[in-house]
Amino acid sequence: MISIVIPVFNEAGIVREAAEDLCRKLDVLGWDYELILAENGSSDGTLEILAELEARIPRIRHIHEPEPNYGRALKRGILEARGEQVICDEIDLCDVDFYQRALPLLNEGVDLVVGSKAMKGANDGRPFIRRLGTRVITVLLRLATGFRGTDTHGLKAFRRGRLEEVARACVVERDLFASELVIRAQRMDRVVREIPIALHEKRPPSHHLFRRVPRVLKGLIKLGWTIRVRHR
Ligand SMILES: Nc1nc2c(ncn2[C@@H]2O[C@H](COP(=O)(O)OP(=O)(O)OP(=O)(O)O)[C@@H](O)[C@H]2O)c(=O)[nH]1
Ligand SMILES: [Mg+2]
Repeated sequence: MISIVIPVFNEAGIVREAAEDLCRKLDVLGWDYELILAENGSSDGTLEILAELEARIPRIRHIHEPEPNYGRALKRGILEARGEQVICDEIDLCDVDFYQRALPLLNEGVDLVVGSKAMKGANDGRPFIRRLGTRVITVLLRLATGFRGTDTHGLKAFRRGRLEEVARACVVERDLFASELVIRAQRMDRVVREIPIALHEKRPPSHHLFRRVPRVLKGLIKLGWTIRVRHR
């Protein structure tokens, strides 16, 4: 079975259609899967929609916590996944093309496939300022943690048996958990491979870019300190 984990926050506008559409596509492919929608902190009726989806579509499960926290939601979704292979996606992307390119690599022995928005061959349709943000974060992560690669956020596929321990070892939540997962996988000698993705968001992000900056910096300092100074 394959588990698809998608963090969800204030997505009442698109979550029903996106989840239904994704299930339809995976049903057509004949996949055995579960779709875990890991929500926290929504205040726009998202939770009610998730409960309705879960009641109606047996493949869908949802997780809820009161405080908005992207990394925490993702981590919980990963740790609750039951599939041998796990895919992490975003509700406005639902990129089945990535799933289909990543899974064969897992079967060939790669532990973690990262969908990169920044490597050669990628097509990033986001506004300039957010593409720049991705570059800046990657450089800071390289300096702070020794990360090797072009992108850490967003689409991922991995073998649960190889990444569960890595996920448990992560110390940051919020925005940087997704980055820490990739960095720790490298540090714990997992086989990590980047593949280019095409990215065209259906709506602007829910958290404003500039409001995320202090949180990201705090996470970077904590992560750098933990890895470089405490050698954990
Ligand atoms: N549970 C949870 N999900 C979140 C939160 N913030 C964003 N998400 C979800 O994470 C996914 C990506 O969020 P976006 O708002 O598109 O942000 P983004 O800047 O494109 O995200 P990144 O690619 O991760 O930098 C979507 O499925 C959101 O619903 C949060 O605080 N809690
Ligand atoms: Mg987005």
